Amino acid sequence: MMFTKAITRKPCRALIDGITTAMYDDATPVYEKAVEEHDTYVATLKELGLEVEELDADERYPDSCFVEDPAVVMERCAIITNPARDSRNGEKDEILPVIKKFYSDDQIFFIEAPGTMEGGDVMRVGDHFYIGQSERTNAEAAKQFNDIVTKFGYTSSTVPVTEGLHLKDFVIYLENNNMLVSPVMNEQPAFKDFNRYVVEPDELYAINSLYINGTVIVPEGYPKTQKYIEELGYPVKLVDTSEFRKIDGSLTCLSLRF
Ligand code: CIR
Repeated sequence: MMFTKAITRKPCRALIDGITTAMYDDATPVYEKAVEEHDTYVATLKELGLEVEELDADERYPDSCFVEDPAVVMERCAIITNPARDSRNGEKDEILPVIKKFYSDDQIFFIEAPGTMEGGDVMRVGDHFYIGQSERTNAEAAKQFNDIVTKFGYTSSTVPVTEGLHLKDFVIYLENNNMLVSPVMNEQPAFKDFNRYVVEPDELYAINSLYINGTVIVPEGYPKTQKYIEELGYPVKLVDTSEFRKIDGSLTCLSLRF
């Protein structure tokens, strides 16, 4: 997988009201620090060769910096999801204009109610998509997604998400058959043929590391997972995501890559 572009959206001041389960940290994000961390994130994507389309902050949607959720993008089409939570649903209308810059109308599709989906539940491995069935993404949306992507030569299947928020908080694909998994996802038959590293319980947050063109961006502060990824042979770049973590956000959530 080679990426050339990314879409990001600056965090807004309303970020402090972002949805949180406090599963990683129960503090409130500090806006100014979040902006700094986001700037570093965007700079890191650029260092890795991506052209980044940077959208302005949108104060109406506290979680709108997590642009991965309202759309899923791939080479041959883009799908606007239908985010499950009321406070996030309108983000789909705000991501559409930028998706239209890169895709023609006949390449853009929509998950329709009663289907709900968020991009954090969609994990790509080659031309296959694993879709987490979570509190945010339901079976109806997975069916609609499958109907769309199969027309373009991709395949998909579903995986239950029985812990936390999104699929990619508990399993991530780093290309070359390598995967970081939680102990629960390690038992998932769908992933049995991958080279799996079971992340230590105190480093679960680091599962959501981000593969970009041969390098892996890892959240700062997770030395065991970082060392493992380095031992696999990947160059690593560290980015501090402490403020996003407070509202369940992590590295993949902060961009759409294609
Ligand atoms: C939410 O609960 O929707 C946000 N506070 C966090 C979204 C994180 N997104 C992702 O993992 N793709």
